[in-house]
Amino acid sequence: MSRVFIALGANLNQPLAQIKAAQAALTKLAHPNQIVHSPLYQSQPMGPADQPCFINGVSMFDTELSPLALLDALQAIEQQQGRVRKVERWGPRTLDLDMLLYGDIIYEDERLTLPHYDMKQRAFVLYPLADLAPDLVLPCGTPLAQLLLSCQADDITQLPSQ
Ligand code: A4P
Ligand code: MG
Repeated sequence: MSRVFIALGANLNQPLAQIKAAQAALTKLAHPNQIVHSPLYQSQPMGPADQPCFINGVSMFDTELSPLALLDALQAIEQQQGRVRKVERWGPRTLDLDMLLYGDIIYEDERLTLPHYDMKQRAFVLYPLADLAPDLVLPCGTPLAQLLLSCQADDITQLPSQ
């Protein structure tokens, strides 16, 4: 059994409903009663600015799935919720599920990079992650609290609890 953290992001087709549906779908991957969802945040788009704001959050759970089986499951949920992969990098999407951390595993192949390649820079990832696990230390040894100190949070707003 491994502890995993998944980043959720959506900015098309009722993003809040997309995130809620994704949280429900993730529950089915988790060890029973072992999932916790962070508060949700509205965030300004990173990348092309001519797209709607995002809703972002993080979910934490324990799973028996291997890393690649979990990636398959995450991509299946994205597909079920109408994700269309476009050529434009960082463009709008109904749902993006990124595996931030899988236990302490450091891993890289053509399908999966762990930890997520850009999680250390993103306020819309670090803040909800800290809501769930403020004392977290990344596999590289860096405390999450240290990353938060150097991360600008002026483009995210926590939403009232749903
Ligand atoms: N992949 C490799 N490692 C992982 C991992 N740890 N988790 C591979 C998930 N997937 C991983 O992903 C491309 C490929 O990455 C997959 O086939 C998988 O095998 P994708 O979801 O198809 O493409 P993407 O998400 O468009 O690409 P990219 O570069 O990963 O985008 P990001 O980094 O996810 O950024 N602004 C705000 N405010 N909030 C957001 O959530 N998200 C993005 C997307 C841009 N701007 C944003 C937000
Ligand atoms: Mg992605």
